[in-house]
Amino acid sequence: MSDETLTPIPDQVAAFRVAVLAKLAYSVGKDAEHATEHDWFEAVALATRDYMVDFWLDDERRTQRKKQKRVYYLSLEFLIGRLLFDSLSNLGLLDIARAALAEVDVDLDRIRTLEPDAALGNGGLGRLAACFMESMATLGVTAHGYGIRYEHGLFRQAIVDGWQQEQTETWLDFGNPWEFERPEVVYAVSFGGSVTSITDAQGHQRQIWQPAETVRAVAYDTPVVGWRGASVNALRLWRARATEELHLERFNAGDHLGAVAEVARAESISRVLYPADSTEAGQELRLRQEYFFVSASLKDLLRRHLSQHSTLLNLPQQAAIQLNDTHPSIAVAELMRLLVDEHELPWDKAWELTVNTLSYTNHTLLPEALESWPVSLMERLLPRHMQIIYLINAHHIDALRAQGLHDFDLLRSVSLIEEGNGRRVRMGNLAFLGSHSINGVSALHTQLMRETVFTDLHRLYPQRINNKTNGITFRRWLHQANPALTQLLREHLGDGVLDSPEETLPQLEPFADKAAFRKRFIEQRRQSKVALAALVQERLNITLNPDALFDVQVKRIHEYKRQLLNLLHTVALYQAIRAEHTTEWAPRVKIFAGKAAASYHQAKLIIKLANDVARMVNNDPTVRGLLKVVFLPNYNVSLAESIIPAADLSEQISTAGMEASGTSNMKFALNGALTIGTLDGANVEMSERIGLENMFIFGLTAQQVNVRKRANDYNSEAAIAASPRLAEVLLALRSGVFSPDDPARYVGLVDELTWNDRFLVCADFDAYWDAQRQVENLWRQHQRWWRAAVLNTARTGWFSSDRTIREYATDIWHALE
Ligand code: 26Q
Repeated sequence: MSDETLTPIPDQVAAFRVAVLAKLAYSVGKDAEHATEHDWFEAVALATRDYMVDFWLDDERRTQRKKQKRVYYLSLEFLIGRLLFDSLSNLGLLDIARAALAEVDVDLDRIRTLEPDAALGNGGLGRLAACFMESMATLGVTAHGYGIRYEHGLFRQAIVDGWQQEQTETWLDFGNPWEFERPEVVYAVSFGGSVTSITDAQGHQRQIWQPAETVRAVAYDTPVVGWRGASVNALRLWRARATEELHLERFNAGDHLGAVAEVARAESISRVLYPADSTEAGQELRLRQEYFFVSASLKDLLRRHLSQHSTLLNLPQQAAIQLNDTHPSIAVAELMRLLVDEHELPWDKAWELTVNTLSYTNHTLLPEALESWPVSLMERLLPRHMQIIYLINAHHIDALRAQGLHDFDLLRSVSLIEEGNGRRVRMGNLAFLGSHSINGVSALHTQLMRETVFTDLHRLYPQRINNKTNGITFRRWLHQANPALTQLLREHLGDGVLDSPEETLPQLEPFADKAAFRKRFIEQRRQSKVALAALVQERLNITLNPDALFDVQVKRIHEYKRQLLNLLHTVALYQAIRAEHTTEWAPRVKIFAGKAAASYHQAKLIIKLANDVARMVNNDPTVRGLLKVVFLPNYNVSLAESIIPAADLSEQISTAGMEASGTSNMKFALNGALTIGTLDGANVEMSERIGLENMFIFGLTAQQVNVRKRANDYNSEAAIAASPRLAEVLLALRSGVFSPDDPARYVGLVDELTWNDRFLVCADFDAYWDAQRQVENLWRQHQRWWRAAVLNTARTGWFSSDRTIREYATDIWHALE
């Protein structure tokens, strides 16, 4: 994006050039003649970081002086992407940097692409954390993000013969210019061992944990700057290191291999991000990661609090800790342990402080994604925490009994311990009990939380559950990803659209009716489509027609997200284009991208199917260029920034009730794509704002899905029998038309759809087909389509993460003056 100063001030340009050249010489150790493009990237990033540091140190001084409340955002994932344009643009330096580099013959827009994505997250939840960090800095909320500095982020996806292959991701190979290593900020985090009970000098019973194993957590800080440099916050990520004494001792004793193994075991904690976005059978390393970063973060924030306020009694007034899903929920037990065992507070006081400080965000209702840990594992790895969890449970159940609640089923459902198939600790219930606020991420999701997973806890604590509908940062998803559209908006709405899009974007509505404006909007979209077509040509050697309808589904591959429904439609469309010559089909490009969890076989098969369908369709001359299918490998934040501005149609077609919110739905609408979707997650609120007439909503509602499931009488055989189109598609898949090398490849998949259609793909197929015909209808009425597209942009302001963060800060954290 070009920032305020359309013609950069020469002094600032010179200053930036000098700063970069100094970094190139004194930090990279090169002169301009010998510098590689990567050297330039590093020099520019380091120079940019300097600009942030001044603000940062000022902000920290101000927070201390004004005793501002601090927000701590605990998350195992921060899906950041690249930072160069984010930082430059928020500092108002983008045009200055571009001009400064041009003077030394370096193209900023080229070296931008050399930055590796920081992919420290799987998908929506991790990206939300990154959007929130940026919005908190923009709104001046004093915030610290806490997480793990994974050596390897989410795997790189290669597609080999149509199948996903995972490759190790190595984002730190060339170092990371944004971070500051803080070797002096280090905490010991322990595991295992046993707990003994002693009576201290005052006659109090105390529990002493004698751990078997200790690792060190070392801090790395990345500054995050808000829009127009409003404020700078830190993202503090922990790296696991072995305790030196330990391995030296073994090494000196001659056990060289043993010493190395010990180091590897300790350091494996921050080695790699778990590449699954729903829980798999409780893995010990995952629990170690969770406790590792929670323990280090809590010790760090308590130390900061004590040094500033010298008492822990005002913790909830000065600190708010937000748990991003249950992944950090061991914080409930760890905070209790620190307060009771280490700071010697009475249990009840400690509990009051804990509940008033912690709050928890739930991101999923899928039963398989609700975290629980075997009691035996917890007992072995965290024996003192297991005691504390039992004690919390006992106090809780006693309190309910004291209120006259004796209903066995109720007590069993709200317990922290799940009995049967081996006892397990329910992390959702632990997070709920230990927090004063539990929020969902869209109105529908929050309502379903009350009605399903947390019904009983909600009845006991009706004030706790609240909604905070997700949002996205417009700086990345509009300004950076789509500078042409941003420029157009500035011309018509003024620069206010950059600062307060929530108020300003609605003023775009009248322009939807102006042909001249629509023309500009169309031109801008075409530019983005041409750019995406070039990328597809380069990466896949597939030629796209930029005037075709770009129909896009990009997100993690999951059965509930129903990429399969989209693929069945693709096959149906393919068959229809070949057979129904009398119909006029609008040229269309189906674009897919997304990663599957490495162990999720069905998801990987769906990727293979997308590639099989693509090969078949793209090489069939009878399609006459009316349909192309593309699976773009290695979906990540940077690829999203290229795809989203080029989309005409956004696919948000999850089985209703299963997608907690979705956030790409908002990114697409903001950039003017029309949504085809179910009434799920935030689609519901989008439809209320954008208007049903400007979207293509279809399919069963969450309530209808629920009725079908409960009645247990859903039979997809009937749906298939009633839909010749669907039947024909399934027949083709089953018979191996798309997999001549392995005709039986999709037999299992078709059987599942026929006998056990858990995600109601068949039930929604005809409605989806019809909705797609409405899409084509509107697409052909060119001017009406683009009117709707403009209205999508105009009416999406509310989905800014600034609005979301303002709500968290006001209702949950009480952190904005
Ligand atoms: C848990 C335990 C062990 C291993 C992995 C996990 C794990 C990791 C990631 C479980 C879940 C996730 C990620 C979930 C996620 O991304 N949820 C999405 O969150 C978005 C932001 O709120 C929503 O918009 C999406 O609807 C929701 O699916």
